[in-house]
Amino acid sequence: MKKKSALIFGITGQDGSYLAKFLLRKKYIVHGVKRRSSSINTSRIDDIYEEPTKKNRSFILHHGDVTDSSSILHIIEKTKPSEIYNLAAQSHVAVSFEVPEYTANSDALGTLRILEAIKSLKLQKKTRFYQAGTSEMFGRVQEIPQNEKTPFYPRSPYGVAKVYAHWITINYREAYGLFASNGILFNHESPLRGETFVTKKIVSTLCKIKKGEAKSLVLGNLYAKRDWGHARDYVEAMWKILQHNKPDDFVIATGKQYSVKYFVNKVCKKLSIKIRWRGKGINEHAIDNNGKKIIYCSKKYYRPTEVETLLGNSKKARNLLNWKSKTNIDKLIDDMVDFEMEADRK
Ligand code: NAP
Ligand code: F7E
Repeated sequence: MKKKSALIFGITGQDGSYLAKFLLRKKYIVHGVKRRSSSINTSRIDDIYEEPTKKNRSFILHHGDVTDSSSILHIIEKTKPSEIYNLAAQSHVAVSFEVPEYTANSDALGTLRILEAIKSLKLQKKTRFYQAGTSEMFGRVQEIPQNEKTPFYPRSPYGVAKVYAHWITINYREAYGLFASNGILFNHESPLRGETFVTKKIVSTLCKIKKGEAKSLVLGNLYAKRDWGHARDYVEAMWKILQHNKPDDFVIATGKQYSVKYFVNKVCKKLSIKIRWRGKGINEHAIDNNGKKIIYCSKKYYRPTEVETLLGNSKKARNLLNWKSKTNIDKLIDDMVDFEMEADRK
């Protein structure tokens, strides 16, 4: 039987890496699109890299960029995959306030460019499309918890760009019959999470403090609440969304939410770092056993408009896809902390 093939935009990112490995285990031929960069940016996928000279490769990288229609068209034409996963994005919410136009170009128009390529290459019948939507589209939440019917109210250029991507995916499904589905994924983390997202920043800095390699952790809003899952579980949901008998949109979440401060406390406990919280608002800080201020807040990490609370209801995914999150917050933290401490030992 001919092997299934998948094309992943955003292969070098956290989810790209987990998804590629998941699909390779399922015996797919996996194509990945990476941007050219001046220094090597493939650390998350180095363990599955195959030399271009190798015959019958299962993992093949292509240079491309979702802001460049010609590369998208060329790669899709060459690979004609059974499934396309669009994970490529300027994915940092705070950064999107600094580069709003670029964020719109990659996150909103990037999606349109891929859909348009599928359509113009007449691959509607062959190729299924997954769009990496986000709970950031709910932003200033209109109901709690959020499900597929909850109205969007994005609070950042990132969230707004993703709302465009969501609706253009639905439009191409309805107008041209594409098998095009949206995952609306709540925050998902892992040892491979980018260093500047809050969970990874907390884990890596507190591990450094534990080892005497850093003095303090500086954060923004300690009271933002997130529904945090594990990326490993969430890439399985992406795949299940494309195996469903019809294209549709699904919320993917754990159904539990915790504050940034709760996450800090949990990581401190895991690392046996004893802290006591003092002060209020921007002056809130934590001291260690010796009375040293090891955690404090800075305005630098606050956003012009914040998403205060996110909590997902993924009942539809549970009922139709038989998907549910397998990793609770304790297991997620164990995985992230163990990796950080182990990486250092190695
Ligand atoms: P990530 O680690 O930031 O990875 C983003 C990927 O997109 C990287 O491979 C990046 O390449 C690539 N990329 C960025 N701009 C590009 C461009 N112009 N052309 C081609 N590739 C480009 O993000 P992630 O956490 O894996 O998330 C994957 C997707 O899910 C993103 O679309 C994100 O917005 C969305 N999402 C994430 C979460 C979450 O909690 N993780 C939740 C909901 C939705 P470089 O390595 O070269 O930068
Ligand atoms: O922030 C607060 C911050 O940057 C979480 C992306 O993957 O998930 C991610 O977006 C919360 C926010 O993730 C710091 O204000 C406090 O309320 O880890 P984050 P995010 O903004 O939720 C969604 C679903 C995506 O789609 C995105 O692509 O933590 N916070 N102090 C901080 N955040 C950061 N980054 N750094 C701090 O020092």
